[in-house]
Amino acid sequence: SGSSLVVKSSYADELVKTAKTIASPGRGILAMDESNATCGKRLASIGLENTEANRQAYRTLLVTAPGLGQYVSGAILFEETLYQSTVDGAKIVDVLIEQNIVPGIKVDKGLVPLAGSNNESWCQGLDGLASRSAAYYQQGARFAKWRTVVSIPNGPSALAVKEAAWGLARYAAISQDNGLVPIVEPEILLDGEHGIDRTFEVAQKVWAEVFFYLAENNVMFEGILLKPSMVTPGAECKDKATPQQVADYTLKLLHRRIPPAVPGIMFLSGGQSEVEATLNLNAMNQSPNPWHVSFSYARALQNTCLKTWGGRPENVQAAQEALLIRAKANSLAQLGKYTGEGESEEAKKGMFVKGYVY
Ligand code: 5MM
Repeated sequence: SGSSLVVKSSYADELVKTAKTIASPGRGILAMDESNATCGKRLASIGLENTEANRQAYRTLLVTAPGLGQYVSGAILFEETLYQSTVDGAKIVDVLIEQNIVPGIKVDKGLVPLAGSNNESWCQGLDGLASRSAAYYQQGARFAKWRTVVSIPNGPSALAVKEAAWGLARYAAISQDNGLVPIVEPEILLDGEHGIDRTFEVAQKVWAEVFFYLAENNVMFEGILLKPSMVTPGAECKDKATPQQVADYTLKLLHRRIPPAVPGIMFLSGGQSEVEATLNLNAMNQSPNPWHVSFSYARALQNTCLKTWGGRPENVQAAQEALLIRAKANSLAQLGKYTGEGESEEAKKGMFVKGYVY
């Protein structure tokens, strides 16, 4: 009749189930999808060479941390890791499933300059995405992630915001069509001297456009997850915000822009210290929310773990314990029960790098 257009992925039920599993109480996502270039920077920080063997050793350490699945429901992998084995020869995907952790895959191809903009960037990866996604599903991935960025000091221009939103929406539709729950991640970078109100204004604009295009592309909201930046002042702003302020602004943004049909909001840490990211998440979970509000941290879960490891086999166990401490702290924060007591100095160090290009 043409009266109602219902586009239903043949994976609809599975997508809803996957998204709900990832957004389950007291759990969040471990982002360990560093591309080779980014992983190289992490390894360099502990004096290691960026070889496949070193990346494998580090990723083995992460996925084999005993009991990780109690706090972590999903792990985002880089393509190399989806096809990789642990140092003991077990498939990493199987180890995750064994741990009750859903394997996910970074499907974007990274950022490049956006011609015609104010030195802004856009995210590549749509060409061939359907066939890649189908192959990733075959390999065991059940969710995907695409990270694009928006810069406040460089605009953001209307062009850059529209491109970011459109790219995310196309990617989300293609992911759902191939059985992968898309994580929608428009990262609003921390760079800049602006105050929290300016971040709030930009975030409202970005999320309005993202949802406009998600709807236009017939994306099923019950089968997506979001990965927003928290609303904070720019990293070089002289006014700092308390966790309460960050929570108030961020929840106001979510209430205004995110339909309750979306099951989970999994925040990125964006250069906040490990403790800061946990405190902010905890503040957001002090009263019930319409969505599961949780974490999808890379640096804020891995930093102390990586430093503790230092590339030494004898430190693997201590490094895994460090990872579990962070995972547990964020699990408590998801439940609104984190106190912040007994945190190490390392965990309080900020990780923001000005003008950092991934
Ligand atoms: C782990 O890093 C992810 C991939 O980055 P590259 O393309 O640079 O290699 C990144 O998308 C990450 O998942 C998010 O930025 C969240 O990480 P943080 O550290 O901000 O929590």
